[in-house]
Amino acid sequence: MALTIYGIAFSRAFRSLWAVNELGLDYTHVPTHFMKESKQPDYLAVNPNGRVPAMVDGDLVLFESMAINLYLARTYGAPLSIEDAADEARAVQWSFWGVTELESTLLRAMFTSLGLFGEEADPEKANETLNKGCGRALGVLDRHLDGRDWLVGGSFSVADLNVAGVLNLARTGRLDLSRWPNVSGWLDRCYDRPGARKTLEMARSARG
Ligand SMILES: N[C@@H](CCC(=O)N[C@@H](CS)C(=O)NCC(=O)O)C(=O)O
Repeated sequence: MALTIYGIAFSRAFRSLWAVNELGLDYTHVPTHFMKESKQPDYLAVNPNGRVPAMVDGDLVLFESMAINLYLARTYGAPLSIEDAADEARAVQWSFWGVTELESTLLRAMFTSLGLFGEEADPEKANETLNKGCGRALGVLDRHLDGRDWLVGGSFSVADLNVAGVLNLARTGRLDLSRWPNVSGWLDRCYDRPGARKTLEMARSARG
C-alpha cells in the first residue's frame, strides 16, 4: 500500500501528518476519529490498540507517533533526517523524553484549560498543573535550548518535530510557557514552518 497516515488531524495523528507534510510526500490520509472509528474491525486490523495515528508504507505497518516519525525521517530524508548516529540517538532520546516527561501532564492541563471532558475551564489551575507536572522538564529543555536554535545538530529535524508535536498540547490549551523563553522561541520557530502551518490548518478544518 502507498504511504497512508490514519488519524484525524486534531489528535496525536497531527504529529505524523506534520512529518509527511514537512517531507513533502505524496500520501493518503485516512482521517480516522479516535472515538468510535478507531475501534472498528478494519482499523483494528491496522492498529490493534484502537488509537491514532497509525501508518502503512508498503509492507510496513506501524503505530506510535514517535516511531512513525523516526521511521519517516530515516526513510525519506531532509529536512527531518539526521546523518550522525549520535545525533540520531539524541533524537530518539528527546522523543521518548517528550512522551514520558511532558505528555500526560500537558493533556491534563489542556483539558482543564479548555474545560474538556466534563471539567470546568480553569486556565489558572491548568497553568498550576503545568508548572507542577512539567516545570522540571521544561527547565531542562529551556537550558538545553539556551544558545541553540534546534534540539540536535544545527538544523530542524525529527527531534524538534517530535517534541514540538507533543508541546502542541500546550499551544492548543493556550498554556503559559513564558517562564521558559527559550522553549517559547523555539516552539514559535517550529510552528512557523510551512509543514506545521499546513498541518495546523488540517486540524482546524477537521474540527469544523
Ligand atoms: N502513544 C500513542 C498514543 C495514541 C493515542 O492515545 N491517541 C489518541 C488520540 S489523541 C487515541 O487514539 N485515543 C483513543 C483511545 O484511547 O481509545 C501515540 O503517540 O501514537
